[in-house]
Formats: sequence, structure tokens, C-alpha cells
Amino acid sequence: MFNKILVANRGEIAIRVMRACREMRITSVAVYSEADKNALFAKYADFACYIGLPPASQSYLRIDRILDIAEKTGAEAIHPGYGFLAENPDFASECEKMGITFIGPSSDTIKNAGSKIAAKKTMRAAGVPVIPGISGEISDVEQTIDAAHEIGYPVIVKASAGGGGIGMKIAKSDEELQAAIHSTQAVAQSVFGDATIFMEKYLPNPRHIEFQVLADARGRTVHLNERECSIQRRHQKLIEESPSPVMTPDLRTEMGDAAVNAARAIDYENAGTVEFMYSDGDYYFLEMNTRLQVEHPITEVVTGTDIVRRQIAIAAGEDLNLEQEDVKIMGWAIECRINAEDPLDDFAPSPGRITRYRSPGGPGVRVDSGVHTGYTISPFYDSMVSKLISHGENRGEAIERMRRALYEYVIVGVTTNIPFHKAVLRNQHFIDAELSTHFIEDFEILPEVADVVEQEKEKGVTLASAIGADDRKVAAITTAVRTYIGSTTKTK
Ligand code: MV4
Repeated sequence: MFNKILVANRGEIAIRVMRACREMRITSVAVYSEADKNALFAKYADFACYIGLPPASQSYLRIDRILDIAEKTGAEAIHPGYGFLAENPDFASECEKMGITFIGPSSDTIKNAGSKIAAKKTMRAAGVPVIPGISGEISDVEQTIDAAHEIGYPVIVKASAGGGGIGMKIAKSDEELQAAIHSTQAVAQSVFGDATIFMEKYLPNPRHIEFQVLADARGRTVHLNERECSIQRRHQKLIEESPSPVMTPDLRTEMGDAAVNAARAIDYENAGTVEFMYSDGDYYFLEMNTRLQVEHPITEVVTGTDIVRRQIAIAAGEDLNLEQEDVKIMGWAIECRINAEDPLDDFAPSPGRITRYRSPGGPGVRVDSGVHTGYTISPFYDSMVSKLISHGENRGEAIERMRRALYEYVIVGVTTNIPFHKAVLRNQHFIDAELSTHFIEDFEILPEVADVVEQEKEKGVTLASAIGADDRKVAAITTAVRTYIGSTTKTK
């Protein structure tokens, strides 16, 4: 096992990784930018090293400096977290060259998963369902229009180097397709430096269902069931849950096998996620994410698996020692991403100083966070405050716990999306699990968010009133708004 691991990330995920290190008696090394010199994660680490100025390009993305610090501190392995360098094949290969273990798949696997065209070809060959489309890249406009007639409109044009929703365009006619080809090509070139694009059938309102997989160096691969991540806005996930409400044991076996085959097809090692689009009983491979995901905790609590610990053990060459039949589903978990952003101002980021902070707790509640009273959320990085995870025996209990936890949460000084989560968690369509990637628009959630904010204002539960409020006042406020939490959960 490793003695020392460098964590090439910041915030809650850096802490999450270092928690696993501490339990495994592994020394942790943090790297921090100028903006993070007082951050909790840098204090949590056994060692912390300065890497540069606040912009990520001058700190968390500096491969040279991170490797230099790994060498100087004697770290044998690097955990990249998510974002930043987590899916950068060059970073993985530089680690490989220096004899430092990259805690993740090989550089080649990251590269192959990063090319959507290559990944789709690999998956089709492995018998994993993919959405109908042209088999390679778009080279000729006329040929592509002919292909679109065969597939049937609407179609979607995507950048091969894309992912996460950047560089894609829907087309419903020949004219739109021609325009989509040119604009997607231009965006792909400018954003990814690679103009390669492809086309496939457009699925109008899919659900996003992904499978967590674990694979060891000897090729043993298992899945840890699915997560449903359909509630998102502009490709930013906001609420995730596990299991998925649409899942049946048979479908789970089928999709789980497909996910394991997908992982095997690209020689996957370590923890990864196979994303599918799901619609009316059909499912299609979308992307493979070669990193630890933000929403991994819901899988951890439902399966009783420490995914980060597994990642470290796999990277150290240990066997998985886990059979598919041994993977359990214990109840239901929901994650709400608590962001410093204003849902009523187009979700604009709201960085700043948190002047009062009290996080929820109690049965079935987990909070993964890197903030505290007095902490300043920097405008240089994402605006996540915490991940709030509820766990219950079934979906109804997980919903009730999440509502209770949302009403316990006190964050003063920055605007948060907690009212958004309160609105969704009391929405009958959510309770009935009518989820889709267009949930927020289809069910007009934003006016309900405005209602939540308005109702709380009437009861004096404004940010201003909570400033300086003592604990009894906070408790009284919680009681006053109880009636707005929502009706008793009735799940279909
Ligand atoms: C699609 C699609 C519908 N049809 N592809 C969004 C992320 C990017 N990697 C692929 N995405 C989509 N691809 C076809 N053929 C709809 C989406 C999509 C989406 C997918 C998953 C989760 C959320 C989404 C939100 C909007 C669009």
C-alpha cells in the first residue's frame, strides 16, 4: 500500500480523498493556490504545498508543478479528484513516466474514452447499445444529409472531443443540419482544438442513468448499480438519486452487464462511470467518465462501499475481491448539490463570505463540504458549497429526510440554491418520479422557487433576519416554515 498520496484538487473532493487516506493510514499532501491558502482542505492535509496563483491555469492545472511537488514530498501516487486534471491523458502519462501512480485508468483509456467517435465504435463492437447514427466522423455535407434522411429528423451534431453538453446542435431539417455542421465544427475547433464532429438520432427527452463500475488490474469488473441524474440545468447536475425509479431487477441486470462490457471493452481499471440515455425502456451508451464523480456518495451509502478507498486499493494493485452478487442495494439515497448561486437570477454564481453556517445532520444525512463560517467562496472556482445526501429505507423516506435536512441548513452571506431544492423536493412530479433532463422547464420549477423564497420572507426567514440570530431563533424559524416543506410524501 502507498505511504503518501498527493491530492491534485481542492475543496470538498480533496477532503473526501484525504478522509480515505487517513482511514487507510496514508499520509496526504495537498496542493493549494493563493486563493485557497486558508481553505479547510489545505488544513486537513498532513502536508500542504503552495502551487500558484488563483486562476486554475496557474495552479491546479499546472502538471509540472504538481509533479515537482509529488517528487519533492515523496508522494507515490496522485489522486486527481474530479475536474481539473482528472481526465487529462497527458497528466496520467506524465505520472506514468515519472513512476508515480495515477489513481485512475491508464492514459490510453482516458484518451479513448475522450473521443466520442472512438468510444462509440468500441461500444458498438462490444455489443453495447448505441444510438443510431453515422459510424464515423462527418466529412461531407451531402452525404450527411442523406444519412439524416435515413435516420430521420431530428438529429444531433456533436463534437467528438466534446462531452458535458459543449459543442452539440439539434437539427430538424436539411437547412438546420447544414448550419449545425458548420457551427458545431467551429465551436469544436475553438473549444477543443479539434473540429471532428459526428451525427446521430436526437432523443427528445431522455433520462440520464449512469452505472458506477469498479475494475481491478486483473480485469475483474463489477458495477455498483445505477444513479439517476436527470435533474440538471445546462448540463450541470443538481439532484441525483440511487437507485433509479425506473429500474427493475431485470433491466438492472441487462444495463449493468452492458456497463461492465463497456468498461472491459476499453480495458478499464479503477472506478469509472458508464452513462446511458434512457427513454421508454430503451437505453443507449452516451459517454464513459474516467473519473470519480461528484455524485459518488449516493452509491456509497446505498451499496455500503467506500469508492475512494477502493480506488486507492486498486491503484496499489490489490484485487477487487468483490462478486457482482455481493453488491447490495440498501434503501435509497438522494443528493442535492448546494451551490452558491441564485436560481432566480438564471443561477448566477454568488461567491462571497459565508457569515453564518450550520449544516444539517442526524439519521441518514451526510454532508460533504469544504466550507465553514467565515469561509469565502472564491469566484475563481466552481460555486459548490456542499453535497447534501439523504439516505432512507425507501424513496419516500429519503425525500422526507432531504426536506428536513434542507430546512435545517443555515447558510448566510451568500445566496444559495437551497430554495430550488426545497421547491423540487415538494413538487408532485418529483414525488411521482417523473424525471427527465427537461424536468425544470417541463414542470415550471422556477416560479415555485420564487414561491418558496416569498413564503420564507413572509415568515421572516430572510437572510437578513438570520444574521446574528441565535440558535433558538434559528430553531423557531425552522418551525415556522415547517408548513412549507410540502405534503406528506406519497410515492407511486
Ligand atoms: C443527446 C441527447 C439526445 N439525443 N444525444 C448532453 C451531454 C452530452 N454529452 C450528450 N447530451 C445529450 N446527448 C442524443 N442523440 C440529449 C443530451 C442531453 C443530455 C444528456 C444527458 C443528461 C442531460 C442532458 C441534457 C440535455 C441534453
